[in-house]
Amino acid sequence: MTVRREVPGIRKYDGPAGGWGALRATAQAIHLQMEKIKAPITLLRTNQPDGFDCPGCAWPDKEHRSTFQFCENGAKAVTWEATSKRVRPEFLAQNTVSSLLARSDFELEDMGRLTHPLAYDRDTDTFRAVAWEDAFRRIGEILRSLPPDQVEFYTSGRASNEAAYLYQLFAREYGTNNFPDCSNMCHEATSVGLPQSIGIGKGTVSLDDFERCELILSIGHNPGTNHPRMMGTLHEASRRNVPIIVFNPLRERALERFADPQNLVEMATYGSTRIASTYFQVKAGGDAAALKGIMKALLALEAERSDVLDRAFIEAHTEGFDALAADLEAAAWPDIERSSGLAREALEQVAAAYAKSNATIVTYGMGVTQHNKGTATVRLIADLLLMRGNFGKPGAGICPLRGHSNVQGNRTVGITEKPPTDFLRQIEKVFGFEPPEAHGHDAVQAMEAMIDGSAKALICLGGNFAVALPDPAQCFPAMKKLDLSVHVGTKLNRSHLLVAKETYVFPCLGRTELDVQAGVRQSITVEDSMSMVHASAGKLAPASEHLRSEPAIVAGIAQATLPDSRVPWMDLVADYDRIRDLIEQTIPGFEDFNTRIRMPGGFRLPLPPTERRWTTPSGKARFSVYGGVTEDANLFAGDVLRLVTIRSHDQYNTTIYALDDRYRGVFGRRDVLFMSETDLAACGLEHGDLVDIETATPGRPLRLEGITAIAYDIAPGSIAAYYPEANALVPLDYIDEESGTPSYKSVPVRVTRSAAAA
Ligand SMILES: Nc1nc2c(c(=O)[nH]1)N[C@H]1C(S)=C(S)[C@@H](COP(=O)(O)OP(=O)(O)OC[C@H]3O[C@@H](n4cnc5c(=O)[nH]c(N)nc54)[C@H](O)[C@@H]3O)O[C@H]1N2
Ligand SMILES: Nc1nc2c(c(=O)[nH]1)N[C@H]1C(S)=C(S)[C@@H](COP(=O)(O)OP(=O)(O)OC[C@H]3O[C@@H](n4cnc5c(=O)[nH]c(N)nc54)[C@H](O)[C@@H]3O)O[C@H]1N2
Ligand SMILES: [Mo]
Repeated sequence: MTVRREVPGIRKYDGPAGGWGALRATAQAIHLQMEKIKAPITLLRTNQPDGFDCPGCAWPDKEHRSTFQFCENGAKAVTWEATSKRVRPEFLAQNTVSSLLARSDFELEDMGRLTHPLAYDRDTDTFRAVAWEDAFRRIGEILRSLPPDQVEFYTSGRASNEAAYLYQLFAREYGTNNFPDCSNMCHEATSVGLPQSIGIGKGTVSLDDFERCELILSIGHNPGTNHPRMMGTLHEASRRNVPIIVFNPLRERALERFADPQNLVEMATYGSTRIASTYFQVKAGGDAAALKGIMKALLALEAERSDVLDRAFIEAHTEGFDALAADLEAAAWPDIERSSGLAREALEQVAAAYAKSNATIVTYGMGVTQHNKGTATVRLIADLLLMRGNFGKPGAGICPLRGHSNVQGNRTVGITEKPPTDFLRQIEKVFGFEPPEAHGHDAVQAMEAMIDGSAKALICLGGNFAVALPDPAQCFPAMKKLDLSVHVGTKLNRSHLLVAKETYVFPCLGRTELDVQAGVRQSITVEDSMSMVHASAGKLAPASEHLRSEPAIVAGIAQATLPDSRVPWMDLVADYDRIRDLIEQTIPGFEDFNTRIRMPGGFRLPLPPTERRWTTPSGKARFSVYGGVTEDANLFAGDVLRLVTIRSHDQYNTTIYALDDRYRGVFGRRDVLFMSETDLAACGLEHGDLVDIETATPGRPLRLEGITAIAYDIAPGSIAAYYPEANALVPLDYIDEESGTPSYKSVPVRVTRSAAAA
């Protein structure tokens, strides 16, 4: 074997995921961000009945009252918010916005929590503290001067149900459905695809189902990093000998081996548990083909044994099966193998395991949705499950892993650019104003409107809109063309600094902090990935006495913008129970909302498929037909590779906690491109070479230069780089047409030795 050259910061990681390394990393996060005495107490309150909901991810807790569940990345999310670092007006007066823009995303947020409401001062190019009411008044003035459809209302999924509900109410009374949100970049393929298949755009399983399932198919997600509490669940399933079949182009350590920090024996013995029983390194974008292959093999098994399909279920509950069967019949194995990168035998093996299981769960994430055929692939997952009646029976169902901790709840309470008519009628009935019917902008459309100048103002309830979106070369200048941008956030980020003619940054309370209104401690509510709604109440003293809660900020802007509003904004903010009463009156499923969130664990929103009820137009679940297994062969021919953009272990979306990615063996840097040995050789490259990457989509080529290519165990044909840096390579209009989701994990690119290297 040839000795590989040393590349700075690149070392092989041989251990399991989790274990003592996770404990060490937690201690480190606390050490860097928090006072040591406060930290353990704060962390112990995460996900307790009277505590706050972890802002880390949307994975549920056992009845939301289990003993403290250790989670390294949850701890990072909490300590990052509860940090003792502050960004004060004195600091901002001495640092121009231009100079702050030169700092990295990591440096910006690492400066700490914002303490005062801020207004941009063009003369000095700095942010100045401003009085809340003055800022609201000015924003109101500008908004009243604009046609409502020229304003974009962005939401990031950390906002509570209460804040999001007020926000959509404000924008709709103001007169627009322009609700770009993080979901448009995330699980939109789920929100669009699943209702067509099973009538609702949400997952159908609960934690109990994981205790009863006989097989798990895990497609395109990386729970060791992004949903670490799920590792406990997978760990238990594996120990019950439930096969876990993984589809992922990258070898992700946590999906291979995991040491559960809750498991005393494993910790004491440095032991670990295998997670995946079989690991298939599907090609990026190859899941649709793989799913078709599995279903085709299943039909072949059925022809032999005729006990493989759940015929009674298909007959009673579904439509469209014959069309699907005919399409699978017609699909050619060589095409399936080429597109998926997997051998027919491998897919037949999955079909055999699936045929044996009486209760199967499919879990999936961004590896499925952030593709130009994301919606079609989501439907295929539903098809596979429908074939054996894996809905509405214990231990079975579909499990999309949501992103932000309340992104699902935001949708439920009305953050959508395509509102259902029933909801609008209910708003009209309860509030007496006529909300707009015309569909608004999603995230990409909102940015396109900013680019072409037709959108004049952007309000952001959290998030980092410009950095999360593709193609910064287009998006960053568009932010600066706006008349007005308003950001509600906890920490400074690049979107705040891409200042418009007028820009306001409002610091808000985070989940961990005490929210007192009219002298009474308030709680907010969130909905997790499994449709459980529960209360969350912070306990820490706020980062500054000048902070306001998200509902209070939204209400302040609304009141200053709409002098004749039908909504008693300030009454609602004085007692969040009143907001919840309005949610109950306008949205189905929230009966006795205020009573039910006071019970530990909260309550589950209705999920008709779990009772085998299908809220589709025909009242049946629907099989789909996806003909295209070969169609993008042209785009990825020759030397074109498919670039996937991924999260490191030390980041939360655009928030970079640190520069390591421990499980992938990357330390102190993020400027790397993961490539298979095969692709390195085909490009005439070696591990550690500096490369340039250029897109091969039709239209203006995008480039990223001076990246270090490293050898990694990834499916040949697929390469990977970190988000958000690699957004420089994602074209804004390269989307899944059905859902509008950017194809963040499907970018055709060429890789060449860097000109700079010479
Ligand atoms: N600590 C932490 N937690 C988080 C987040 C975070 O950034 N940090 N983000 C939150 C958010 S908003 C979200 S949406 C979720 C994201 O959680 P995930 O869905 O896990 O998202 P990613 O890390 O983007 O990548 C998912 C995985 O998909 C694989 N993949 C890429 N392309 C393909 C493909 O074509 N097919 C298959 N089968 N796999 C593929 C990648 O190798 C990677 O392992 O996590 C949430 N939780
Ligand atoms: N290339 C590429 N791009 C992607 C992705 C990808 O995989 N690849 N993933 C996409 C996905 S899945 C998503 S969800 C989006 C994420 O897009 P966003 O949700 O817009 O981004 P975040 O990085 O989560 O937002 C971070 C900011 O939120 C603010 N914040 C933190 N906590 C709070 C709070 O409690 N309240 C308020 N108001 N603000 C708070 C802070 O100011 C922080 O700077 O990015 C998308 N972009
Ligand atoms: Mo997400």
